[in-house]
Amino acid sequence: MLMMLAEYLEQYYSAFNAFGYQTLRAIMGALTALLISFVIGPVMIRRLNRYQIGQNVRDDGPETHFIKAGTPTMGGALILVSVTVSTILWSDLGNRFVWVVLFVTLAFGLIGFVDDYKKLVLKNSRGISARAKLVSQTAAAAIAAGWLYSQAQQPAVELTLFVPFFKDVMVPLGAFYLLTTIFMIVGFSNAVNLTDGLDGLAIMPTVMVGAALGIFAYATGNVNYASYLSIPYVIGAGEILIFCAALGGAGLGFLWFNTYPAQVFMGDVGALALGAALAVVAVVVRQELVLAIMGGVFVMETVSVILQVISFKLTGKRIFRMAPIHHHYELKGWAEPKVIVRFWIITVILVLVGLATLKLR
Ligand code: 57M
Repeated sequence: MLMMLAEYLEQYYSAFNAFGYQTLRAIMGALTALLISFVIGPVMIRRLNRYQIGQNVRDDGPETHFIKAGTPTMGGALILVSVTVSTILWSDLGNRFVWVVLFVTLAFGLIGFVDDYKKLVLKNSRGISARAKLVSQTAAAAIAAGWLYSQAQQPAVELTLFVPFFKDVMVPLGAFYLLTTIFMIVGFSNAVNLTDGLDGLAIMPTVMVGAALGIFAYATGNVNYASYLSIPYVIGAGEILIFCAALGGAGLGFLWFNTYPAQVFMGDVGALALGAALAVVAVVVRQELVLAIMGGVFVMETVSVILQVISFKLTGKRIFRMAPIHHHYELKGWAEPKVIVRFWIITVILVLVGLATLKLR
């Protein structure tokens, strides 16, 4: 939005042309989102406390979590407001990808919000049923996938799966693109939700992976960088850098309050939205497999649940003391911050591996 204003003002003062650069607008987007989080955060936490929108903590989880009961939740709304306002301010709103990325983020946020609202405000402990949640997630992801499919300007690039580390290996997806896109968005949304069980555990990897995807977006949307790096060139993808930067700023702003010991949890409104946002960005920049590498902590958490459930059903025995895997380490006696920071360090390593795919092809 401000880009249009800058374009108009450029005729009077040429310095305004600096706002045409995606890099400058990304920096402004990150700072704006951070600032909004800092300003709104304390007000929102006070309100949530006043209306007693606090977490119910399950009594079958690790004992160290019992003292967290009543921590204000639904703080993810803060992230969504910051990301959306900042993206609308600093992006080129005529870009074909900006709106689909915002749509997915907000639609999944809405699904999470309804779940949180039922659980926390209406005190319905089950929230929305798992089935209703999955159906609505699939519907939202299908709308986005259908739109991206129908709008693909270069189908040979935009509907192809690129395999990291092998520049000549690519799989044309055709209509199968719809299935992989829905699977990625719904799967990652739930993976981040499962990971969101310790203070700062989900948000910091989201910030790191989001920032790295921003770098991919920038390079993918630039014909020179894309051809130099032998990565797909997707017209218009560079603008998603601004969304990724806003996501990073909003995430760090939220972490300010969510870091151990947390003053607020993000709730499903945050967790479902963030996972879906990362996935739709990865789809736009054609890096689904790189997302699976960089978001390896989210994948690992999900796999731990799948293995635990399969093992328990087949043998009656558990592989982990408790799944998702962060609970396993807590029950082994690791202090919560130790689990959190180690999972962050693993994400740093995985993000570096993901970024290495830009050059190692
Ligand atoms: C949500 N929610 C947290 C908070 C957060 C299939 C099964 C594996 C599902 C899984 C599940 O329900 N996962 C989804 C996990 C909860 O946090 C809230 O939920 C939001 C995210 N959706 O924003 O509002 C608790 O997590 C802790 N927390 C923090 N700091 C944070 O910043 O400490 C969250 C954010 C909060 C707080 O204690 O109350 C959660 O863990 O419930 N179920 C489980 O994860 C359960 N696992 C389980 O049953 N394992 C079984 C089988 C099914 C695999 C097994 O291992 O045998 C565990 N979770 C809990 N107790 N709390 C175990 C029992």
